[in-house]
Amino acid sequence: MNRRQFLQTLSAATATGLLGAAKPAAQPNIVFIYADDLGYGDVSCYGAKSVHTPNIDSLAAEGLRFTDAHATSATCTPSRYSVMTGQYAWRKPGTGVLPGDASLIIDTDRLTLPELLKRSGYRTGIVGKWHLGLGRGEINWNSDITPGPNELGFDYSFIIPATPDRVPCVFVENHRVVNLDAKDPIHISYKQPFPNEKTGRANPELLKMKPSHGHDMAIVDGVSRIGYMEGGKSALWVDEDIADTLSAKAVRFIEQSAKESSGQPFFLYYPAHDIHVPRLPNKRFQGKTSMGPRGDAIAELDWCVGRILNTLKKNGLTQNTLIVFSSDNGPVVDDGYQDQSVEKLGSHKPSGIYRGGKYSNFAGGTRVPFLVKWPDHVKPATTSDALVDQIDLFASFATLTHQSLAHNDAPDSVDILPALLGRSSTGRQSLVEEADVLALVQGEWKLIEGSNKPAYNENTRTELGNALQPQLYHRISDPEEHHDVAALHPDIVKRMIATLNQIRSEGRSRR
Ligand code: NG6
Ligand code: CA
Repeated sequence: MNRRQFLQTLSAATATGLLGAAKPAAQPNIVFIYADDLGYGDVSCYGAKSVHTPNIDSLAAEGLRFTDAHATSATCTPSRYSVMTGQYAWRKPGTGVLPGDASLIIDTDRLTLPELLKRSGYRTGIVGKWHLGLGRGEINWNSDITPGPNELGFDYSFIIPATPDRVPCVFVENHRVVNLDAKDPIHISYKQPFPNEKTGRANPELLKMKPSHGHDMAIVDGVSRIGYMEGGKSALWVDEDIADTLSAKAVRFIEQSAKESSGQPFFLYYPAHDIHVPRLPNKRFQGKTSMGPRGDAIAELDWCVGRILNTLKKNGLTQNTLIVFSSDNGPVVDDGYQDQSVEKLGSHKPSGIYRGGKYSNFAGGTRVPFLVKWPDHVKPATTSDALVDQIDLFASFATLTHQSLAHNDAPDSVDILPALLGRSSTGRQSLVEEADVLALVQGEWKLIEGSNKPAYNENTRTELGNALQPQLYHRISDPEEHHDVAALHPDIVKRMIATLNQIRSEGRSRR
């Protein structure tokens, strides 16, 4: 038996449980579960009472729960860009919330997180919401769609191209739209409807869920979306089945990695579509909470986490898998559909004690749940107040896999591995957050730049955190950000604005 055959036999034996618990390999498998629009207070291990999230809570019970963890942005695309590249998205123009027909916004010559792990021998996969653009120029959805995740380091990809509320409402697997009938090609427009296309605006009687703002264009599966679409009937997803489909693909990726990879570790990036709008959880979850579809979608997300955890367990991979769970931005209740989320919210506080939510420069926009589980390496049932940012997964995973980063790789990512594993209570010293403007968190202080952007979004009912003058909040005595103390500390304001401008002009922030 040669070495390869031996390893195959070993991994097959491990996969079928013959050896009992898998012997920890030098490098752990990594699973990053990235919820969509899930707020700091939306899961029970962060205080939610109206929804029960036993599987997500199990990550906290068996791992480390962070209280001061951040997405880099209060919306999806820039947060995801930062995770994938280790570069603050605001450094690159055009990285705001993307339409569904946008070109790929990550340069293919930039080192990405999956490429980093691939360099260290990982098998890499993405299953879930992408929202970083595809292709160059106009996308032909009826042939190979490239470049995309596969050109950025993912060996396997199964994605929702943009968001569940944006056309095209189809999955793309390794360059190709899934289940597409060549005789019924897909055409997409973000400008005008196709001739004879029914729209939410013109045909509200066809809708099973009506928009509250926007979302009045193409009708797919009784729900009107953003953008126009024709063709691709056989490829359209069924909203209520998205969680089942994505979690099944994740299960398959894990199982195949366990069976076929000859001991090679794997990295699974699982950007869930829950709990983004339109919230249409499977009927198994409908009515499971008192909060309507938004609460039920949290229950569905939790079930998906459980499905992934069970798959790891069944394949003897629990011990040697590092799991990170977080969310791409803070919560929003009414994000454009009449789904009863406002009416049924009750006493639930999606952002916990924090002010604002998705789209906001206040803490609710970017302060998110963040859990790390790695048995034997991270102490169970622990809590950390270290300042951590999702952008730091990049440099931290470089260290974890014994790699060093070149000067220009992941220029804003900081190695905080000791904090991520609970071995240090110190994370970052400071971080920059992006919403309408930039904010600098530095130790106990937070500064939000001044601007003439609106202070409130009437549609989403969000306090956006914008004001003409720079605002200063003391994060320890006033975590709720109710007392702007800029006028009392002009010296601190001046110093922090200078720091922010320096981070901007230097083009990088990792020392
Ligand atoms: C907004 C959408 C919102 C959501 C968001 C992106 C309207 C009126 N609102 O423009 O529903 O799709 O974009 O969300 O169209 S994110 O989580 O992907 O950033
Ligand atoms: Ca989001």
